[in-house]
Amino acid sequence: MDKAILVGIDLGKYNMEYSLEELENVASALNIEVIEKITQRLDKPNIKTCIGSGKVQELKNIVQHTNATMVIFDEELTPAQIRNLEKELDTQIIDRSFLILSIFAERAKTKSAMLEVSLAQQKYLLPRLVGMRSSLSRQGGGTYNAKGPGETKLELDRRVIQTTISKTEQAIKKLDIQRKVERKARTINRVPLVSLVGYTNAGKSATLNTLIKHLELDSNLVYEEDVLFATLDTTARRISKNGYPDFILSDTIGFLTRLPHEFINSFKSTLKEIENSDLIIHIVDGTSKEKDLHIKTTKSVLKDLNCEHINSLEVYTRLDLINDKNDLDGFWISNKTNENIDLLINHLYKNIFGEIIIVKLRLPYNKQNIVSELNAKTRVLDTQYLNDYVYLEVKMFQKQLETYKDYLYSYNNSK
Ligand SMILES: Nc1nc2c(ncn2[C@@H]2O[C@H](COP(=O)(O)OP(=O)(O)OP(=O)(O)O)[C@@H](O)[C@H]2O)c(=O)[nH]1
Ligand SMILES: [Mg+2]
Repeated sequence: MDKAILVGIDLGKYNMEYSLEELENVASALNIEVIEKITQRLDKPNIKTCIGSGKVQELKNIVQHTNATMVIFDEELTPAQIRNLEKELDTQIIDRSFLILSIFAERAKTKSAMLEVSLAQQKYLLPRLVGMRSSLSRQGGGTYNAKGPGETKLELDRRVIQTTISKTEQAIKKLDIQRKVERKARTINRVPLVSLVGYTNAGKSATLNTLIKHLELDSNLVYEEDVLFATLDTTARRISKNGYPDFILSDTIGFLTRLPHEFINSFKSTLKEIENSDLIIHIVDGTSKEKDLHIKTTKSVLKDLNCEHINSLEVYTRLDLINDKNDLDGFWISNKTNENIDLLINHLYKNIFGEIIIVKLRLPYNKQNIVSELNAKTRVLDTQYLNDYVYLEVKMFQKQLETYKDYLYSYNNSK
């Protein structure tokens, strides 16, 4: 197991304590044990070594007197800083971005996630080749970051990486086109898209699974786990409930504060789905002491993805773990006890499809297919076969009427 010393730099720009805590979580998810943390308050990072020379000596002392195998900086380091620090400390130097990208490399399972992680890693590595050459070539086989596109890392030739980058980009583009076709098919069928977004480990996948189970849908459950970045891809499920219109519910990657630029850029095609959402469900771990920061982080990533304007619903999970439920603000659910899940489902339909209305429709007999559809997707209160027409009294959502407006006979506003 690798043992690491974390270095936090307080530039007064973000909550350093919490940033370090996140970094430690990412490290432990990669099986790296954090044995020591040191911090320094700085106005700006030192050009040569990020931290000041006194701190470098302090760090050197710790490295020499512990069994640390690496030092992880909670800031993005320049190639020169990596080189200088390595020389000074004679150990492996890693920064926040590299660590985050490593966990993505380890978690990626699907083709598109693997391509996107690999692209992010290559883009990160390219400008750092000089600095990281010694560190990477020194690594033995067992080191965690030898995973993923590790073989290319060792080739470490700028041109090789550049060629790989353009190949990866092409492959991603191809998948992107495929996705666009699927998306277009959905637009034609007008099935609304709802996206689950939020901080990593908030309970997005669990919420999707709860809905699949609660509505007894014939779909596979998605992977949920109490680890960081359990989900690295977009998985969509069609939510089809008897008497209600269908919608697509899509689960995606979780966010972290200060995500590396390479990440956002490379994951754009996976995250692009969110841009087409009719509704965003922003899932928040209600028990986290940092939930405000998580909400802020998610909102800022959504802004980067041009999704600010999309209607969004904040949902707090883990209601089952709250003792005093009286003073809770916001909308809470439990994926363990299913508390408020029916309410969530109603909320979703109302947000996507509008208010419930009761209308009378008149259809010619040759439109039996639409009569069957109405029976499946709305709640038919009364059916009468008279003369040349079928008259149906139907309870449906406002937006569904769009599909059946040609058959509208009368409008009844009372519910
Ligand atoms: N007690 C309790 N646990 C929950 C609840 N919701 C989710 N969890 C658990 O929290 C852990 C994380 O849930 P996930 O659904 O995997 O979280 P996620 O948001 O998909 O996380 P990433 O995919 O890593 O971004 C899992 O172990 C869930 O079973 C809840 O309402 N109550
Ligand atoms: Mg998940």
